[in-house]
Amino acid sequence: MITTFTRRAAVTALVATGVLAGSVGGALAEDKITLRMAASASETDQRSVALAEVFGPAVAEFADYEPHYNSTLFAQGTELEAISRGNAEMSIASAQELAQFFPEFSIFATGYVHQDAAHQVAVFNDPLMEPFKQKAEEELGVKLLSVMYLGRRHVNLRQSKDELTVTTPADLAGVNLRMPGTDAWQYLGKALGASPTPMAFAEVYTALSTGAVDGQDNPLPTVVDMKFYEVTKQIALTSHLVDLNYIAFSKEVWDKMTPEQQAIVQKAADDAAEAGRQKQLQLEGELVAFLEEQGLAVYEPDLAAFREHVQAQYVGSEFAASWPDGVLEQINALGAK
Ligand code: KDO
Repeated sequence: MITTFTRRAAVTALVATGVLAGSVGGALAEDKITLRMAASASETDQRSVALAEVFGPAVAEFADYEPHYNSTLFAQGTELEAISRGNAEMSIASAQELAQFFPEFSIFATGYVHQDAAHQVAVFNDPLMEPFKQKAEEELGVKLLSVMYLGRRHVNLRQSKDELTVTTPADLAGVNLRMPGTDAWQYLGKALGASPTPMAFAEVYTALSTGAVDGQDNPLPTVVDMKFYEVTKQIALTSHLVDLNYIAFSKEVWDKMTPEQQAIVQKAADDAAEAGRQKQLQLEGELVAFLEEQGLAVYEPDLAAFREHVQAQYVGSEFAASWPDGVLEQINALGAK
């Protein structure tokens, strides 16, 4: 009987004998894994830049990192399902999007819970996170590799400060505030005192320029990266959500990788998340001056009033009902360190 070796079988045999041990993944060019990354972020957003400049090169020996920005591959909020169906391999996902599948993820999207970037990392690496990660892997086929720092979200309005000064949530009554489309986001908009309008990230600039909405909320680096400052006149530094994203990865692809490849992918994700985090933090420190030079009023409202009001909206809410007992206390304890 003549056994016909396929090229792949031959490569497998050679790798097994260590002949190709030098090539970590033992993958030949055509065997490289394609990692389609679907995100609504722009190419110049620091999270995108970090993935392209740190993650991509680090995995290049056995994987082709293929970013798709500005919701060009999948609409915002549909990326996780795309990964689950095998139509994408990576995304810059949000807790709010995960909360559409698993309501308990809303705890990570709750106003004034995370204190800062370091707190986000401590929470993501704490054992409390395991059941959340496990559920996303087992029920959605999505592995959460690392936590990325998106930044402190603030209220950004078309109205000038003279027209509308935001001191307490009462000042946002009737303000048509664009929030992303999921329930957790809409709830946060209401908790701020505003009237939230669901809208995809890609439509925000036009909606601000036409007056279809009165404002939006995002961190300063996003306001600058997307040029929202061109069509708005003020930023009330509410810091209502120290926002995060997760580097979401296909569990199916992960499981097919060798342990060496998995270790490289994990480290590459952690390194990219850290690089992006440091860049975002640096920008947050620099951009108030830039935005004031663009003519925006940038000021701090009554933070105690906002914190107290927003947190009170979550007590007894449907979201709080979904949180596993004791997790909020564990998160708070990690933030106090
Ligand atoms: C947004 O749509 O305002 C938002 O900031 C929500 C985040 O969860 C995240 O999806 C982000 O957009 C995108 O990564 C674009 O920055």
